[in-house]
Amino acid sequence: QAQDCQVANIQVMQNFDRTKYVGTWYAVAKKDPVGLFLRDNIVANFAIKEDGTMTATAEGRVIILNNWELCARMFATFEDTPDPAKFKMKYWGAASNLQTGDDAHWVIDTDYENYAVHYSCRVIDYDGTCLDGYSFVFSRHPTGLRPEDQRIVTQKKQDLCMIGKYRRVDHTGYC
Ligand code: ODT
Repeated sequence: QAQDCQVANIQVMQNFDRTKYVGTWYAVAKKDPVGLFLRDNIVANFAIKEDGTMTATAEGRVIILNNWELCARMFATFEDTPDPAKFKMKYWGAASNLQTGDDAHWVIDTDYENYAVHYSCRVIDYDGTCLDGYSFVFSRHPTGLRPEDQRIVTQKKQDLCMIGKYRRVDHTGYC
């Protein structure tokens, strides 16, 4: 099936179950947006509040004010939409010099226990394709993806029209 790269046609995780998604995810690969923020050593932790709302914290190495390197501690709350795998993510930093924003947050695919592919398009082009977006590949394992999950993840990168645009996210223990 030919891909048209239309944001509106991107398939997301069917019957996404947030209760199975909670806990720690290590970023192993990332497609950066314009003006990238999180560089490496990125670890996210998802939780569910008593009222059912999904929340997350994340840590990662960032460089701000041209040359200042630090570990950013970030927070997010997720607003539900009619599609259980599509959220709106409101995020902010522990310190005021960190990024804040409101991004789409789509779960493209996950087996909950090993891998997850995330996608966010910030700017949709006049032709319906994504002009500025980012995507994370997450693993439950700090050592990276299991070989058997790599084929699935590569296919998803392709479906997102982002194949070849990802870089590896290193975990050096900086954060
Ligand atoms: O790094 C970039 O260039 C863009 C990403 C900026 C958003 C970072 C905000 C993180 C807030 C805490 C949320 C954790 C959940 C992370 C899951 C996926 C990545 C946004």
